[in-house]
Amino acid sequence: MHDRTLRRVGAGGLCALALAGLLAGCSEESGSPAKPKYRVALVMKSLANEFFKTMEDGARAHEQKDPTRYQLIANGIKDERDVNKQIDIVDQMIAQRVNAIVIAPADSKALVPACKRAQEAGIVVVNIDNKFDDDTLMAKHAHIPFVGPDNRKGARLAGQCLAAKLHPGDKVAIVEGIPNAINGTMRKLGFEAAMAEAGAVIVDSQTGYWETDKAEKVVSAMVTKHPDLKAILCANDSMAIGAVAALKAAGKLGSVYVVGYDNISAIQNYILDGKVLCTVDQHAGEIAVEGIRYALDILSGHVAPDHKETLVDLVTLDDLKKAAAKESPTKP
Ligand code: ALL
Repeated sequence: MHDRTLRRVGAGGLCALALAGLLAGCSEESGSPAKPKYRVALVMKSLANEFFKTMEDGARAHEQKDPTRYQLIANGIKDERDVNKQIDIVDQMIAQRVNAIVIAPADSKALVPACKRAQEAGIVVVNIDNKFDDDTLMAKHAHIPFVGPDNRKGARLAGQCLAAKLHPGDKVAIVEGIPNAINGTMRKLGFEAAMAEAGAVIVDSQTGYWETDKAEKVVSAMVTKHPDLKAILCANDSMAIGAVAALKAAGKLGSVYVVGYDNISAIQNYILDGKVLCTVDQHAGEIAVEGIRYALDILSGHVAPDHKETLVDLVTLDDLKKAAAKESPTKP
């Protein structure tokens, strides 16, 4: 604001101007950003998992495109199994009176009551990534739209990629996601379908709780019990990393195929090194952005579809090589 203008408006005028600036959220002359119309909480799971870092980055980039539209409040938990902490976060968001909660629940059942409380407080809730359990929603009379991928389809793609390397009768094992996460259950079904098509035999299937160290222990025991195992299908990349560590310790690296899910950067290196056969990209950033867009649509009174399916893509060594060649094309 110019000096001359300051002198002209006087003290009373200054107060009025300041108030007007506050109400508008910004003053054009001060150049300060306008106050966002909505506050949207993105409630994620373990921030130690790169999948959720990618999710947050995607949401952040979307927020920055139009900072006047909404302010993103991104939250997560430290441990994949800390369901109570995620419930606490939802309650904190209710107390802070955010306009919307976009949540990737750590547990498909246990988070339903907290989200119902949020809806009762007038907050728009959108479920992303891991779907809530239909029976639990029904029992709580909660209607929460879901935006996310078809996990069965994604896992089947990875399983089919592995199937091309197997012979009928080959023994394989599954490392499952955390119990009570429907996306983990769906991935198991997708793996099973692909293995049935290939005539492979699933000799073991246990949870690795989505975590590297847990999966490492589980896979160590599996390879001891089944020394002729040909492949291990892991429901996420964190656990595929654990499987690779266990195979290395058992002197079996390279002789047992490993399949992952998520396409985190560490697994891309493993695929390039031949330690992992393939993974599945479920585009974590896009899942969050689609969920947020949906929440904003609901907030602005637009009618949106009930559930929205997001993309899943198989990622193999060939795909990574092609992507690398695109990024740094060799000169003719
Ligand atoms: C799921 C995601 C991932 C991830 C896992 C760990 O909901 O879809 O695949 O690795 O959460 O929390």
